[in-house]
Amino acid sequence: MAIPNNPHAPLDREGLDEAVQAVWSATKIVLACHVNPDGDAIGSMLGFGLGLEALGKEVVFLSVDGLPENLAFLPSVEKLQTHTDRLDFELGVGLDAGDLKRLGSSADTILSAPLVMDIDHHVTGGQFGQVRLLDATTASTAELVYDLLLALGVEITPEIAQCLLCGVLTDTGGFRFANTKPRTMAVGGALIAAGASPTVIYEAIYENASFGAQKLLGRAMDRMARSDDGKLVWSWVVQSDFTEFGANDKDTDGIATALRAVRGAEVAIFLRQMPTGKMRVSLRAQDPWDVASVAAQFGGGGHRLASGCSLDGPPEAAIAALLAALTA
Ligand SMILES: [Mn+2]
Repeated sequence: MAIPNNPHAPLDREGLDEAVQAVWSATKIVLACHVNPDGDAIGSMLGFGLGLEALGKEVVFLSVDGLPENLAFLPSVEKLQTHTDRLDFELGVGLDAGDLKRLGSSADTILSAPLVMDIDHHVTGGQFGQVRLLDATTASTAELVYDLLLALGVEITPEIAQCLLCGVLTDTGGFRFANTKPRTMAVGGALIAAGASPTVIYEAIYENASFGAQKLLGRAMDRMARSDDGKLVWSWVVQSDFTEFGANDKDTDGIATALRAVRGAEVAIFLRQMPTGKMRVSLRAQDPWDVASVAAQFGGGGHRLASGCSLDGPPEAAIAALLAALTA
């Protein structure tokens, strides 16, 4: 029995022995992460694959949506492929996916293997494959991969450590989110000891915004308004803002979080205008609010504390409708 917070021994996880057996049973292995990949998707897949290669496995790495620019610093990103025609794999592994649909077109390749493994910390009913290394209480898929590599006896090289720390760090928002546990920190420490650099990851992810994205954030902050009690904070950007700053939709990431960071704010409402003129709405809340039900009133969905929907413009009218629903 491993000591829970000892990062040098794998946690005694359900499915770990089966996962080890699956790896030993296969030589040709295909890995795939989810569409629109993030730091944990790419980091956990690369870290796992590098470990498998060290065991002499032949590994194909699939990311159907390629590589986000801000993850290009990771080791071995040149190994990533968006597609393969091969169907001779003995083991197919989906990582960080949530469900098969989120693997996009790589799902068919994964399912073509006689043995399929699901490694994930999203456990909401989309599990797949005969072998499942799943734990919803773990902050990142990278931490599950770390345990599996330890169980396989793989040496954690600086390259593997960097890939896995990228997953741990991004899925915890830099060790800030509520999913950060003592072992998350312990594993992070072990990865740094193995040669990973949190500074390199932090700068690539959090200090790498485009000029246009920062200008767009400034425009949104300038337009920010709030309710009399300060609990509801909102802002928006329109198509002419994107044009003025040469910014794109991806550059709005983080604006809702910046709105919610206002002292006393409990719900942040951020609207961005689509090329069609429709306003896409992001709602970010704290307990005890339920913004999923508000989004649902406008045909949207999501979670209790993070949801989204679309409304017709202009932004002032959309805001008024959302405020009415929130205060009803
Ligand atoms: Mn993840």
